Amino acid sequence: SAPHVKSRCPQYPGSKINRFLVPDDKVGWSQNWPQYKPVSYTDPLVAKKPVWADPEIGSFSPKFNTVDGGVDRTSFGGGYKMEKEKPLNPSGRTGVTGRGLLGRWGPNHAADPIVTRWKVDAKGSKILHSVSKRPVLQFVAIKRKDCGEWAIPGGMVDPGEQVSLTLQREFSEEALNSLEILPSEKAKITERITKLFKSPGFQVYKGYVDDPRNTDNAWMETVAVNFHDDSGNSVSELPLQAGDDAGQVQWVDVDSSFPLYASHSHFLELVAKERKAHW
Ligand code: RP5
Ligand code: MG
Ligand code: MG
Repeated sequence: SAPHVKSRCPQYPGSKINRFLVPDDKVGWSQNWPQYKPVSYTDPLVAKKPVWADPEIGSFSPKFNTVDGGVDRTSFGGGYKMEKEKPLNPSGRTGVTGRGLLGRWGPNHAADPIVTRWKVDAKGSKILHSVSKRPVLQFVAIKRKDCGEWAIPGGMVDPGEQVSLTLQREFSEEALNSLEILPSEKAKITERITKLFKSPGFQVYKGYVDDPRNTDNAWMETVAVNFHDDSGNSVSELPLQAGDDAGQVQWVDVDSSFPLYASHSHFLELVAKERKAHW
């Protein structure tokens, strides 16, 4: 596969740190490169030792490549290598060592719920794209508060949490503002959303995410699952309201030209192909 790109973004997110520049042909660890001098960076937020973050290596030695307590330190890519007691990013060099903004050494597991419906006209007929002549899908997108980019409303898997629960919880928090909704409205919404997320969904992707927060020693991995409201009368009727780390939320046409956070555009391409929709 192509070398990661967003994991080499010149400026590390939320900081003034500039990554050591890594050309495409030096991404792989198998390329000997004695001149490589990556910048070490741990965001102050992570250094403060919040519950979701590991301590510094040295003061603690987690069990890598296994489930360590509740924390899943296995990678979907198989066994990852270690260098001086630190895990090595399986996709190669990023120009930064340490954890940056990520809490875990090694893989940081997330889940991405891709909720879709067909784009329809006033009469309820599917709208065909003028160029591809294929029906157009829409998905629930959020605008991330951290970087302002549009994204799937995904989030981190809590220690010991089932991925199926993470998918529903993160969608509810970010796209339905479940954390701040009135108890009286909550029951109805929970019922609808549980119904949609109870269906197995279509697992679109499982593996490494090309996330701008990745470092040589910490990286994002995800399970992306598509929940499709084919008749457009279940989740499509729910009032969307941005919450938690989402600044805005709306239905967005699935289209290759719409820029999205991290590898999210790739996940949507897989959804569009599966559903024979416009891309
Ligand atoms: C991405 O970061 C994943 O694909 C997921 O969408 C997201 C999880 O991080 P937070 O939204 O919790 O910051 O790599
Ligand atoms: Mg979240
Ligand atoms: Mg999130």
